[in-house]
Amino acid sequence: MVDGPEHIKKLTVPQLQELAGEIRTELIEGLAKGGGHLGPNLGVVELTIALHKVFTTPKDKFVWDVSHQIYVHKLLTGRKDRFRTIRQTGGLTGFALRSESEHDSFGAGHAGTALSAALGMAAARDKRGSNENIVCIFGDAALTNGISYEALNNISTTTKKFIGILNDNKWSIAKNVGAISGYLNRLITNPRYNKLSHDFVNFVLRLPKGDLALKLARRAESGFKGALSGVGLKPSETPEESDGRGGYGSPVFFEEMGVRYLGPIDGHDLPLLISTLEFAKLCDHPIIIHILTQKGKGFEAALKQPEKFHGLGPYNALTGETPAVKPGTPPRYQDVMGQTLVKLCKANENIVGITAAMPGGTGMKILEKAMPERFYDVGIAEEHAVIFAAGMATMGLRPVVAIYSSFLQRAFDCIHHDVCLQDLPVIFCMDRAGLSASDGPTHHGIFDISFLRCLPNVIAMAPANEDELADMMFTATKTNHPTFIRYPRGEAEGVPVKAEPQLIEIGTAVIQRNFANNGKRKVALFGLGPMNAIANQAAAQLAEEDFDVAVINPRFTKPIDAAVHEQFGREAELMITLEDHALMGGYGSAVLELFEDQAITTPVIRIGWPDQYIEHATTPDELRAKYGLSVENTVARVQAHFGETAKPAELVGGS
Ligand SMILES: Cc1ncc(C[n+]2csc(CCOP(=O)(O)OP(=O)(O)O)c2C)c(N)n1
Repeated sequence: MVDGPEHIKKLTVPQLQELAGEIRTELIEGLAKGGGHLGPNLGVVELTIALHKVFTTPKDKFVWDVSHQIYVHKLLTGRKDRFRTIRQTGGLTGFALRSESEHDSFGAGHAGTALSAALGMAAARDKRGSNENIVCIFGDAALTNGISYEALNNISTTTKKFIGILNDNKWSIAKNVGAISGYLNRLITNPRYNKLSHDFVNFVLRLPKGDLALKLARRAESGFKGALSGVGLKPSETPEESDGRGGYGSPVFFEEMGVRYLGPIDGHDLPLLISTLEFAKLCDHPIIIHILTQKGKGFEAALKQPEKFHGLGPYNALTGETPAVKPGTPPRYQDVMGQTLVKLCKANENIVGITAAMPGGTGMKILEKAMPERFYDVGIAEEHAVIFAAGMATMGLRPVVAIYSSFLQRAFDCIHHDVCLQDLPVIFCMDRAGLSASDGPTHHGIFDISFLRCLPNVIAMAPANEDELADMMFTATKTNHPTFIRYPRGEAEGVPVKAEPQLIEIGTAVIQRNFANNGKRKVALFGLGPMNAIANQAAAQLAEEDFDVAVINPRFTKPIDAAVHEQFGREAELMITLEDHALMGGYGSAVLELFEDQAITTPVIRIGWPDQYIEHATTPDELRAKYGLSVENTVARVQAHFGETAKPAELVGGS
């Protein structure tokens, strides 16, 4: 394997092909223990090698959309020795990160940003008069995302030099959806276009570099463009339907946007890729090269199950098998959400489910399977998902929108302007609220309480276990306001889920353990969501010492239960709030605001995430321990408050 991009330049095509094999072996074997985005990376091995053969980073810039397919680039840019630490504590991140390498020109983790970022770089380059190549690599599913079109709309009027690579493997995480995926499919299966495209590329290959090649290439290109028909956004019955201005039947969408389109070409054909990129480098017009790749190429199991191998945990490097779930393992929150939704849909014909390209991850797949007519996958289009739901709600439907907390962030204005302002009864199931440990800061969902709490009409809840999740979903279907339910990634608590979910009174907390009034110092612990278990465990330890403890499950972050908070605020000597969320503006802040309004002066210790981006780690528990979202730190903070035994070093987040 090579040490750095400069070595790739020296290799011959057969050597590069050998390198591709070595990289695939390293991907398959190196990720087997810890997991990662295997399938997407196996698909871009040749592309990444060709990019480094033709361009020179860090001067030239590669901008990867989502950047989950950046592992090969990491291997080729001096990070191969640390590759097996990827997504683990202290190791490489699983995405592009500017602070990790000068070869990572733009950080990402959320989809659809690459074209805009790359165009910004190109504009900056043009302004300063330098000559870097800016290459944007985006998947077919990035074209389900609105931002991509906002960027495309601006390319031709912003710069003359811009190289886009559309990496088309037909898959998002699940199968790609919508009209654009059908369009791409027609484009790539059009035999005439395929032949012309290949002829064109071969033609360019045979010519020496330079002006002549370019001139001829342009002539050849416009020649075959005119020959196209039947690959428009909508299949046209007759070629005459094409209006030639980008309407139905117009042949090449990108061309209509003022961007030269070249392809489709085989994205695993190294010599072809290299020559095409060489051509693109010489182009003095924005160009998009459409390449076809196979997700999971080189690993049978991944080819057979592209969705599973998009991103996964540990697997067997020979067979691709993943460890069986141990008997007795609690269900995952996402599955409880999917099963509950089916139950609710069966009882109420107005309920529908919406996912933004995450049917598996959110559990919506369960609804898709059981009641496909109630299921909508809108693609990576979170803003659209939210406004689409708002429209449905005006017509009497009860849409349940399941979006990861972190991805919902980009739909904030839609939540405000389209849902909350009109007080529409849309139900939001926010999965992955809390940490997504191995993904890191792009995927941690620790800001939603803050950004929702400030919006009028919001009802926001956080279940302490899976049974409560089901009750909250049921309750949400009975309210007439926007309702948000946040719950963590992965396994739930393992409590039984009632056959029929129960209604919860809005804005009510549950007193799980009350003061014993035994003369000891009174400490009230308010444990929200998954931190409820931590609160109960800390309470058990504190009760063994000189404390009289109460534990409350707040359930609601808006409206919070003013009566219960006031009662304990006045009775306790110390209040602790625990939340799997940023402290700033979170649940603890809501309690402090209430106390200020009610002139309650009882000290409040808030436990949650500090005001910084939380790094990635192998497990969430490691990060919780480090940042003090733990039983030990809760106990230590209480002891320290009363001037007891905790050593300062044991404390996280104050004294
Ligand atoms: C805003 C946002 N929504 C959802 C996701 C989850 N997600 C990660 S990768 C991906 C699919 C990407 O598909 P594509 O761009 O075609 O790349 P491929 O994995 O097929 O190479 C999705 C939906 C995300 N990263 N960002």
